[in-house]
Amino acid sequence: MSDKKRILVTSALPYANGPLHLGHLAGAYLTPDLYVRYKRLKEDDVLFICGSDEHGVPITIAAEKEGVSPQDIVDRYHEMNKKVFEEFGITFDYYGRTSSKTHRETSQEFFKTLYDKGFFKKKTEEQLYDPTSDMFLPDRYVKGTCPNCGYEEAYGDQCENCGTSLSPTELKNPKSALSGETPELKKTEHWYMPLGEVQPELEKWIDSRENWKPNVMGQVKSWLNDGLADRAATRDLKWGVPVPLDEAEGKVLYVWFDAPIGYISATKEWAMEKGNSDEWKTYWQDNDTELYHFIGKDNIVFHCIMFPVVLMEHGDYVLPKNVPANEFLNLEGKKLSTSRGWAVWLHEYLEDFEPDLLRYALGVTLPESKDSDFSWKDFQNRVNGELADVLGNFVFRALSFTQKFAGGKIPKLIEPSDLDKETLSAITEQKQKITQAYENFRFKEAINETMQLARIGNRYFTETEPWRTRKSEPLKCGNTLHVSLQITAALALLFEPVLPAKMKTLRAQLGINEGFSWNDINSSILPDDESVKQGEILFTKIEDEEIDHQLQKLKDRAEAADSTPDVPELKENIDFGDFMKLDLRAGKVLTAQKIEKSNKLIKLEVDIGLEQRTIVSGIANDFDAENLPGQKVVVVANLAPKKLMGVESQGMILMAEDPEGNLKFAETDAEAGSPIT
Ligand code: B3M
Ligand code: ZN
Repeated sequence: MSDKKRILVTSALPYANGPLHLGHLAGAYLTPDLYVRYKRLKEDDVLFICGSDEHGVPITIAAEKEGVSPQDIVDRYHEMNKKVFEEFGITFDYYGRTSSKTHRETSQEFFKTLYDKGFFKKKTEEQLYDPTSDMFLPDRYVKGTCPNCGYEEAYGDQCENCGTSLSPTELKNPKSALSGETPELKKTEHWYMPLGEVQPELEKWIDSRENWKPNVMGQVKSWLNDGLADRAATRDLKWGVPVPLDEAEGKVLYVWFDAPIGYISATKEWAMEKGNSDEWKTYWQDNDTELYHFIGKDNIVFHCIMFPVVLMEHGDYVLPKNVPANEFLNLEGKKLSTSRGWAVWLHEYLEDFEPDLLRYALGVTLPESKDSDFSWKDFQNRVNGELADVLGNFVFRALSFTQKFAGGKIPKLIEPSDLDKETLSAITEQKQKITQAYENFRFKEAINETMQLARIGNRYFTETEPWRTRKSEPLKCGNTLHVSLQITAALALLFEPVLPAKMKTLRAQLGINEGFSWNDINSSILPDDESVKQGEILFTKIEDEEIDHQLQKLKDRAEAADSTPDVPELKENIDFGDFMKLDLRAGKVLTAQKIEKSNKLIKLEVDIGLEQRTIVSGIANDFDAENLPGQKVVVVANLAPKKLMGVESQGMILMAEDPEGNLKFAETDAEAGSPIT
C-alpha cells in the first residue's frame, strides 16, 4: 500500500445570509486551503468540500429585514460567496448548497435511517408561540431579560452580556422579535437526539482522538463534564428541510442536524458532476479516509459532539480524525461586528489589494489557539517589511543579478565555501520544519519558517557581496548566484500554499514547470546553465495613505451603523409607588480594588453620607480601580445585600451603557447622602 493517504477536508458551510469578511477567512477557510495545498503537493488523494448553509434562522431574519424570500437571500449570497472564495484562491473541489435536491434527500434519508433505528425520542413540550405571526419562536426570534444578569436584550439562546446560554422559556418579559407581542406558551412535539444516552460511546471515541488542539479538546471535555442534554433534531419553522414523517407536517430538520450532512450531499454532487455517482462513498464510507473538519470555535460542539453522534448512529460513515478549530479574529482591537459595521468585507478588500497579501498577513496572525487581532497597520508592515523587503527583495536581486552578470544562466557551484554549503543546507533544514508544522496544523509556524528561509537567503546575498566579487572573484560571485537561485526555487514551491498567485509568477521566471511535488523541493531544483528570466517586482509597497483610507472607511461605517443606535426599547410603565420604594442616594467613591480571579468585578468603599458602604460593581472592563477614588456616583441604597465572589455587596452603583456597550457613571454633584427622587 503506497504511503499516499486519502484525505477528506471540509470547511464550515458559511450561512448564505450576507457577504464574507476577514473573520470568515481567518476562521475556517484559509487554514484548510493551506493544508489542502500542502497535502496535494505531497501527492496525497485530497478532496476539499464546502458550500452554503442555506437554512436556519439567520437566513429568514435576513429575508424579513429585506422583505424578500429566503430563497432570494441564499441565491444571492451563495453565488457571491462562491465567487469570493475563488478569487482568494480557496481551492474547494466542490462548493455545494443545502437548498439543493440532493441535500434535501440526503438529510431526509439520514433522519429516516436514525428514526427507523429508534434513535430519536419524541417529546411534547411547551414553546413560545407568537399568535400574531402564527409562528413558534426559535431562539433568535425572542428577546427578553436575562434571568442571570438582568440584560434586557438577551436572545432566546444566549445572553450576549454575560454569556449564559438560555432557552427561550427562561427569558423574563419575553417579546417576539417579529410582532413585538408577548408570546404565549403552546404545546408542540419534536424528535430529540438522546445525547446523554449515547455519551459513554461518544466519550470512548473522543478519548481515542490524537493530536487534537487544546482549545478544541478543552471545550469538548467541558460539554461532556456537564453531561449532554437531549437536543431537538426538528423545529417548527417553514424554511428548512421538511421532516420526512407524515405526522411531522409543518416541521423542518433543525439546521444543525442538516447542515453537517451538507458535507456529504456536496460530495455526492461532486461525484455526479465527475460522472461517477458512487465515488463519494470512497471518501465517506471507507475507513482508510482521513476526515478533517475545519471550523471556528463556535461550531465545536456541532462537529465534535452532535455530528459524530449522528454518523455513529447511522453506522456507515467515517468519523473525523481531527477538528482543528480556530479561535476568533478581532479587528483593530475590537470584536468584529457586522451589525455595527465593524468588519472588512472580502469583496471590498479585493477592490484595493491582491488576495495573496491578505493570505500572508492573516496566515501569520491566525487565531490558532487564542483570539488574535487584524490591524491595517500590521497588514501594511507585513506586506512592506516581510513580503516586499525580504522575500520580494531577495528573489528580485537573485534573478536580476543573474540576468545582468551571468547571462541569465544558472552558474555552476564550484569549490563552494562553508557559508555556501551551510546556506544551501538551510533549504532542507527549513523544509523539515515547515513539513512538521503543516502536518500538525501549526500554520503560523509553517509560514514563519518559510519566510525564515527567505531571510537566510537575503542575509547570505548581502554578506557575500556579489556586486564586489563579480569583478574581483567571479567564481565566488557565481556560487552566490547559484545558491541564491536554488533558495529562490525552493521558496517558489514552499510558499505555494500561502502565496499561490505570486509563486506561480515566480516559477514562470525560474522556468519551473507546474506539476511539481513537495518531494521535488531540495537544494538543486534548478539545473546548472538553465536560463532564468529577468526578475520583476513581486510585491509593491503599501503607502500610508492607502491604510488611512481603509481606517477612515471602517470608522465611517461604524459611525453610520451607530447613527441608528440600537437603543433598548422602553420597559413597561410602573406606578409611582413602585418607584418611591427605591432609596437612591448621592455618593462618592472612597477606595476601589479589583477582585482577584474575576475579570469584571471591582470592590468599592462608597461614602453615602449616613455611612460607608461596600459595593461590588461589574465595571472592571471599563474602568481601572486606581482611577475611581473621588468618583461621584448614584447608589441604590436599599437593595438587599448580595454576595458576589465572596464579597457582600450592600447596594448598587447606577451605570449607563452606550450603544457600543461601554459603561458610564450616572453622576450627581449633590453632597454624599443626598436623597435622589
Ligand atoms: N453555518 C456557520 C456558522 O455557524 C454554520 C456552519 C455550518 S457547518 C455544517 O457561522
Ligand atoms: Zn445575562
